[in-house]
Amino acid sequence: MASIKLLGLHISVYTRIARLTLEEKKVDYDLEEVDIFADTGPPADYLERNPFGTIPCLVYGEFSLYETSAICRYIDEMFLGTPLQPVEPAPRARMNQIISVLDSYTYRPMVWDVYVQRIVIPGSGGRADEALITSALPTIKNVLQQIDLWRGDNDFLVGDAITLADLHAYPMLRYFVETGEGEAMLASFPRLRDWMRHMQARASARATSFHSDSASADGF
Ligand SMILES: N[C@@H](CCC(=O)N[C@@H](CS)C(=O)NCC(=O)O)C(=O)O
Repeated sequence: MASIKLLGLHISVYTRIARLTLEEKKVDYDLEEVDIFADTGPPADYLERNPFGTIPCLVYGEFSLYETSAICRYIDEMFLGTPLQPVEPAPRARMNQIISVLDSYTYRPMVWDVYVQRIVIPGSGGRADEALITSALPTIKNVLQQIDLWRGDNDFLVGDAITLADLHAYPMLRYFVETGEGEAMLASFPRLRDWMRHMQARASARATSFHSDSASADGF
């Protein structure tokens, strides 16, 4: 049993961001699934750790930490391995800016307004809210334009080495490209589509697939 425990769900975007960080740092951990989406709400013992009920939460001995950005920075700073944050102020600030844009303007439109409406709700017999999907797309396009501009011809979103910004972006885009809207939009950003393929081929992405029943289902 690993000494680090990550409480979350393998289908969760934010849990995957933390898992990608652990995998990239080659830190041994156990994922403990906590169903915060149960009809009865998050389990009471989980709410004692995180009163906001969001996942993930990292547990390392007596230390318990929620909020994904804090978790990822802690993992990067606590453990040896490839550094995932630039040292220079400007690229470090850009990395933080991208993460903030992803949290503030990307997660909800990409995942809840498009992916959940287009794939999850129809998959359980419901009808997608087309107006919600349509209204989310301009914001998403704005985000992709910005990220594409900042990345330029670099290998990763900030420069030529992987950073926490790449690990934060990948799971959101991963769900988004499963939709027709996402696939079409990404086709208009060929450099970002190449980056997605590059990210998808990494061992960390393979080890944290959303679709545990089929490794190939996480491809696009
Ligand atoms: N600010 C939180 C957001 C995490 C988050 O939204 N996680 C989703 C699952 S991917 C969640 O817990 N949603 C349930 C909720 O918002 O109540 C973080 O950075 O960890």
